[in-house]
Amino acid sequence: MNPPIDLLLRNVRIVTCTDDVCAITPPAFVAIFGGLIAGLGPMTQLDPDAAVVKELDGEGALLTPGFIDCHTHLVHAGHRAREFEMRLHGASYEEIARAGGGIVSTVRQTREAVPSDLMAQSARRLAELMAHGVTTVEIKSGYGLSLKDELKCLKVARDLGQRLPVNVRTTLLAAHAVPPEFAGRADEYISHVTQHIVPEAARLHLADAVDAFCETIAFDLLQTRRVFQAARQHGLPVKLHADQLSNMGGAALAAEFGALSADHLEHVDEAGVMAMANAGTVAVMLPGAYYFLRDTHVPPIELFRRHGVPMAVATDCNPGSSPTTHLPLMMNMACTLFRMTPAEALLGVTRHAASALGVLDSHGTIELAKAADLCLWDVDHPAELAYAIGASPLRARFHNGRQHPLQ
Ligand code: DI6
Ligand code: FE
Repeated sequence: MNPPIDLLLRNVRIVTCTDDVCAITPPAFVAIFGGLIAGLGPMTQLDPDAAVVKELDGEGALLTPGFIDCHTHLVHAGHRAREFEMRLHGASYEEIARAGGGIVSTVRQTREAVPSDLMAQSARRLAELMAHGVTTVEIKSGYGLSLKDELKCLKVARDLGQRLPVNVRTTLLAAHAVPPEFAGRADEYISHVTQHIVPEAARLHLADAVDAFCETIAFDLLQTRRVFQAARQHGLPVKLHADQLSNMGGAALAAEFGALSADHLEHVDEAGVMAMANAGTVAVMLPGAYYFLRDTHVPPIELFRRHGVPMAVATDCNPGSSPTTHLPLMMNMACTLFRMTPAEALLGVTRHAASALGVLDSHGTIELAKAADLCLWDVDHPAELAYAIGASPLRARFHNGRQHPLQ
């Protein structure tokens, strides 16, 4: 006799996210065993004699894969509301950064914070993300910018994944900005990153990937290449903040290194898009940053479609350019601001977000043997998830087969 099913979800309409239109199944069941999806099918095929430990009637609600936020900087201390005011008075994001504000001001606050405080501030943001359906989250470092402080941030990120019912993937973003002690010596800082920070993060298994900010106000192509070479040497996949504020050729460089994703991409050109298509690099759309910085340069969605580059959607949760913890709101913005379709937006926070993190084998769709990370929504149609502005129709959230309270 088979061991009993841990949890049986009955009467759910499933959007498996395995197809490109986000089709809905007829009323169905999902059987969960050992934290994994052990069975699924139409209600008519459910064995009435199956032994079940616990069951839940979905009452026709919509079941999707747990949402994946594949780009966040949520581990940081403090906020930058003052810079928001300065920008409203006419200062630009780049001007503030060049005047010693911006990323470096969050670095100061993050360095000063003891791990328990950093943990408490970051846990609040993560809990908000989870309340909107997130079951896997990527967390970048990048507000430490010293060996000690980058490791501190990565450890806090890993600890968050131990303490809260969510799957955390960490990314080392030591090449986010030049720290004050290296002012005017960006190349030397990159040497420090490649010779000390990348090797140590790899040795301690604190990073699942390596990212860099390739931009006029941050690091150039050559410096980014050096970071990528160090990542490769230590067996870590790469991602890139590419072509956000200007066309630097970042997407093509990311593709050359087989990057999991290139993110932002407001200014990418067709050559960059084609390189991404050939490399299987996911394009991560971050409409929160576009909105908050009042950008006007829409990423070339039509080129991504034409060349078959999968598009993910993420919050970019950070204190400077995208202070948000609402992934469904980002789906709405991806549609209204970038003209993505609601189905593309849903795939962008499920299947393609999983690819952007290299976890598609185990996450991102509802299929046999995948992790039972699931969201049950009080909506009729998946398009409603992108349509509603700032709503939270989440009825239940499951991580590794267990249901957790929403707040
Ligand atoms: N791109 C972004 O949008 C964030 N970092 C990056 O590389 C902004 C980070 C900040 O302003 O604090
Ligand atoms: Fe970012």
